[in-house]
Amino acid sequence: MKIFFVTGNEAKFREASLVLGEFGIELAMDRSHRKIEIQSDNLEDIVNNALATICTGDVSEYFVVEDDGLFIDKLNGFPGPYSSYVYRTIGLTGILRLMSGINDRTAYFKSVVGLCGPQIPAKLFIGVRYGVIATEPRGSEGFGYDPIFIPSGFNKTFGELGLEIKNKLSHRAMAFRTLGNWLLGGR
Ligand code: ITT
Repeated sequence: MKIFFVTGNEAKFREASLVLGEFGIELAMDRSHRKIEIQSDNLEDIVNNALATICTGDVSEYFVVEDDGLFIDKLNGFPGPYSSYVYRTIGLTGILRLMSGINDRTAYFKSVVGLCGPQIPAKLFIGVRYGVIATEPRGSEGFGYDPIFIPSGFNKTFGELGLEIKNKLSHRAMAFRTLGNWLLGGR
């Protein structure tokens, strides 16, 4: 089985490909569709709207889109759905500055993966990974906020832990694994 992933983010694509590979599902990067992202505080709404612009009418292929966010408790969930924009603007340094003097550094990553295709108008799969925000960036692997996110139960950032470990426990891995199980078994 083959699924097209509508994304411009190659790191996301790599992580998701490895997870779906465990199920024998091939993932292809789809650059021909555009992921239309509405502005919303809700990742599920963003994904549902993106799916509606991809699977219009009868489709013969399967497509996935994903939207993520890093939600920091003491910042009332900021940057959340705005994570991509905040990363590009104030970046890791800006987030660490906002967190200076804050002891409770609890945060979580949330991934919402949406699937559409033949006989599947829209189906969402959710993954959440809790952790804490580091006091400084550490590690050079991964992407985005990986150098400042320490998953619960570890004392290293995703940037230090690397892809193999990240893919065992990340929000994205959880969402794509749920999708794999659903497609191959429990539909
Ligand atoms: P799309 O083309 O799929 O939209 P994107 O990078 O714009 O790719 P999002 O809109 O979902 O993705 O933005 C989420 C941002 O959150 C992303 O750009 C990263 O900065 C950050 N992020 C998401 N997942 C992450 C992860 O696993 N590790 C670190 N940062 C992550």
